[in-house]
Amino acid sequence: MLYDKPQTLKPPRVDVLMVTPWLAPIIWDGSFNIDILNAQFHQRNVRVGITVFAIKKYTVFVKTFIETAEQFFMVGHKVNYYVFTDQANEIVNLTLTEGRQLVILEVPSYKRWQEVSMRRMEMIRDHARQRFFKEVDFLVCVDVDMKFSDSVGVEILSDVFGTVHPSYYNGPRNRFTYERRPRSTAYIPRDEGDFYYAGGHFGGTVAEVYKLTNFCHNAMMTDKEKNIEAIWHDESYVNKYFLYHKPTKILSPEYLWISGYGVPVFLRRRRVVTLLKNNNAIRNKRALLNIKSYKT
Ligand code: 5GW
Ligand code: MN
Repeated sequence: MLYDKPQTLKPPRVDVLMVTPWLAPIIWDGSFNIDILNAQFHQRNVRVGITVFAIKKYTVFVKTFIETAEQFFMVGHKVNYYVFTDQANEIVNLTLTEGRQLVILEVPSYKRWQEVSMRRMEMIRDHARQRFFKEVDFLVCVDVDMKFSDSVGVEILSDVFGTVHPSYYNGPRNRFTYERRPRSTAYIPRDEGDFYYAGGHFGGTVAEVYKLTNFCHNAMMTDKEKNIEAIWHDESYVNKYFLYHKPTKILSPEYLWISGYGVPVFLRRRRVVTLLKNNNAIRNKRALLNIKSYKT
């Protein structure tokens, strides 16, 4: 394989931070050569699982999610889609590329949406122990209300990774929306914190994702006993975990961008974008509506 030699005195980008103080790479366009990485990961015959939850009305997002993942996610590698749902019959049967398969996991639904979101930790943990560790090497855990719009490949894979939240890549840490009540297990003091990580995109090896999800679920249960729930639900607990268990790679906001935010110059690619959902229609159970009318 032929490619340009890395230049010790010429970093490929100087407009963004490309490594953390604990020497974890931050993944930006231009910071890696995907051909080298693909060759390395093919040698290891890596298998990647991607977990996604489609509970209640969120089943409408699965089709676009998988269709765009087929186009952009881990192309050329072995991929298992793990779709957790309370309505298996609502999941459309899509034809997948060779080496890729869809696994539907029936799970209970919860009444409060906060709990729907938070219980993902428990369910990922339980399935990691039961089957993921036999079937895949890495897990990528994402929200379903999004689509892939540019390549997301093995450059993201590492022991444990988080994603910089698209709303807080540039603010001071005291303005991050961490949980600030000391009574909560998710509490982070104003003078601590590295990044504000998004709850909607994290991952790592099955063993590391087990540790992360187990920590978050246990912390949530401890808080539940004390009748407190962290301000941003599962996201607050992910942020607490990453403060004291530093991620080994960090994904830039290229890997979770909000459609409608525009495109700042440093953002050369938008690889994953959230879908604009009609919040009333998708979230209000009383609304009589056409929920298929979300924008892509
Ligand atoms: C429903 C109403 C309000 C908030 C969340 C839900 C909800 C979330 C649901 O009814 N069903 C469901 O499967 N979810 C899962 O939780 C989806 O995988 C979703 O992507 C994830 C997080 O909820 P989001 O995407 O609505 O949260 P934000 O922070 O991206 O708006
Ligand atoms: Mn979401």
